[in-house]
Amino acid sequence: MAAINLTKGQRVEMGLQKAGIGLGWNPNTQASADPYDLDASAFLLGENGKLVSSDFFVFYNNPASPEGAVQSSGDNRDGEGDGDDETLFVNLSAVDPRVLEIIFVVTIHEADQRRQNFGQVRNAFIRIYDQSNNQEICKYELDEDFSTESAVEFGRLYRRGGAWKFEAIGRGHNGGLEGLLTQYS
Ligand SMILES: [Ca+2]
Ligand SMILES: [Ca+2]
Repeated sequence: MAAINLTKGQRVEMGLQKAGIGLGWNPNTQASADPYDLDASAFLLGENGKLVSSDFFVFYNNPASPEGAVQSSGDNRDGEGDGDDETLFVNLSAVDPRVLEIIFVVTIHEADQRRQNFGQVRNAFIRIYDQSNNQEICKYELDEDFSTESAVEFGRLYRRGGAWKFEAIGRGHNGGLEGLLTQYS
C-alpha cells in the first residue's frame, strides 16, 4: 500500500471548483537510452462507470473533453525543467451533467517497449491542488510509491450531493494506458 499524503482534504473538498492535476518528473539518461515520456490522462465516466463516449477520454491525442471542462496543458515528452511538466486543468462547474466521476491516471508512454518504470524516473510525482489557492490536496511520489509499475490510477473526483469530492486511489498497473482504456470503455 502506497503512502498517501492527504493534507487539509476536508476543507478543500468543500467548494472545490477548479482543480489542477500536476504531473512532474525529470530525465534520467543513465537508466534508459529513450526519454521518459510520462502522460497524465483523464476518464470522464457516466453512471455505468464507463466513458460517456470516447471523446470523454482526455489524453495526448484528445487534449480537452467535449464541453471543455478538462483541458491538458499539452504533451511533455521528456520532463525537462522544474515543477509540473504536464497539467490537467479541471473546471468542475462546467463538467457535462452526464459525468459522475473523473478518474486521473499517469502512465509511461511505451513503457514495455522501452523497459521503463516509475522507479527509474527522477523526482516523479502526481498531485492535485485547488487552483483558487494552490493548496495541495494529495500527492504521490511515483518513483518511491510505485517503483516497479508504469501506470497508476491516481485518484478520482466524484459528485456527491451537488458538490465534488476527491478520493485518492493510488492503484498501480502494468497494462499501460491501453489497459486502463479497456477497463473504462
Ligand atoms: Ca507526456
Ligand atoms: Ca521536470
